[in-house]
Amino acid sequence: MSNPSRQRSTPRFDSIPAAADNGLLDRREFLRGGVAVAAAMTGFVVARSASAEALTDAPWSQRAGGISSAVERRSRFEEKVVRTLSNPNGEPRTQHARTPHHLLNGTITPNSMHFTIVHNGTPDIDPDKHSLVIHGMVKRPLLFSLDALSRYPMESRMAFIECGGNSAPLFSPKPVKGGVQDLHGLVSCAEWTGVRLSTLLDEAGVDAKAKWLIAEGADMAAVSRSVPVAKAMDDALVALYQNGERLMPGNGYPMRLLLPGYEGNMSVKFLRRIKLIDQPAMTYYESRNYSPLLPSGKAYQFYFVQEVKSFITHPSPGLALQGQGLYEISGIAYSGNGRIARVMVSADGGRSWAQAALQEPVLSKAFTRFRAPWRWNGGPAILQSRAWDEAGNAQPLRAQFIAERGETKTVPSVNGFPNQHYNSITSWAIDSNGEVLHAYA
Ligand SMILES: Nc1nc2c(c(=O)[nH]1)N[C@H]1C(S)=C(S)[C@@H](COP(=O)(O)O)O[C@H]1N2
Ligand SMILES: [Mo]
Repeated sequence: MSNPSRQRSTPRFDSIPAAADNGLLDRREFLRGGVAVAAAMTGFVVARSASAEALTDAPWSQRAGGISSAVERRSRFEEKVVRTLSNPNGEPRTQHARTPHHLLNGTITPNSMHFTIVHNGTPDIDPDKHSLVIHGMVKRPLLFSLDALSRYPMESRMAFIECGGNSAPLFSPKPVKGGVQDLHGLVSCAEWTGVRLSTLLDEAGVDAKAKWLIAEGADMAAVSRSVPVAKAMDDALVALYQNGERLMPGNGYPMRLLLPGYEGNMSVKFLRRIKLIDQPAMTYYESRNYSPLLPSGKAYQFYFVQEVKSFITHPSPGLALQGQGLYEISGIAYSGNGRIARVMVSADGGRSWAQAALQEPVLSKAFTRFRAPWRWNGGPAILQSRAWDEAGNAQPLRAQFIAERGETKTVPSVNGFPNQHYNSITSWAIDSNGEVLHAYA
């Protein structure tokens, strides 16, 4: 009562219209920003009140700073921002490195944080000794050195890559002890630059009877996948650059196939061969690993598209709430079918929903950042997000999704029944201490 600033701002804060139950506020008021929201926040002491005299000269303000290095490294205070490794000693099996989405923001995954999956280690490829061959059902078989490729017209596009096994822990019957990195760390988004595969195929002259191609990598696993020629001609890229620099070794240096919106496994890294064929090759990775079984006993033969999905990154496990008041709920949405059309968020486990703001630009087959203002009243809450894409697909609700797709009996693994292509809801439960835990609701 005796705090005048609190008295002034609280009514204005309360004047932001509610958009759903349990504290979700209207996104338009939030985006309008400025006065109303600033006033609203002071009422809840997000920043302390201060005047310019409060500034003191810290040691770093009193002497010259460090020497610039040829390759910039991030602040030493950011060392906790790391990928988590499934196979840190490099045993002869698949290695996963997962993106820490809760420690990043925006829509671009920095190259050092882009997830990687390598089935047989990352090869140490000398770019001068690497080339790409296009052969099979073509008029002119062709061989491209990296230099030759670099003379073709290039283009850049934003695209997410997601492993079909991303989010597999959510097939478990009980909530998982883990956060957004454990659950959703096998998806990332970058700006990829390279040569359109259609340009190279046109030059080789594809036989009209060739409906598929096999893409093969130069690593010891020789990952190879069959790709419909229609997709290759549509938006496939032979990518040479990732967020402006040459591909990272783990992401396919010196060149990779990029199939926007398709299951990550098909974006063959260390690309060395494309063979045009008239039917799918039924390679190991398409006939065993990435052909999920359904409870009915049937299996998906091909499951190319990563369907519409979203999850909240802030708040999420490991990012406890620091007292009641205003928070921004923010997360990532994407669809292999095109642009995100709408994201709804809930603070009461899916009983009521408010529309989130989509941050521009909203790009096809790329991450879209969504944001929604939320006033936490200190009580229990269950946060969820649900996305729709421009093709009209909705992210499925969990009960229906699990009924159709099954759940695992035990601790889930990335491979095998039925842990592929989870695109249903993720729930974060918030307790009265502000702790955030994975839950089912
Ligand atoms: N040659 C080759 N390509 C590969 C792989 C591999 O091990 N070797 N892993 C695949 C898998 S399973 C996925 S999900 C994506 C991951 O791409 P990223 O590591 O660049 O994120 O690459 C795919 N391409
Ligand atoms: Mo994958």
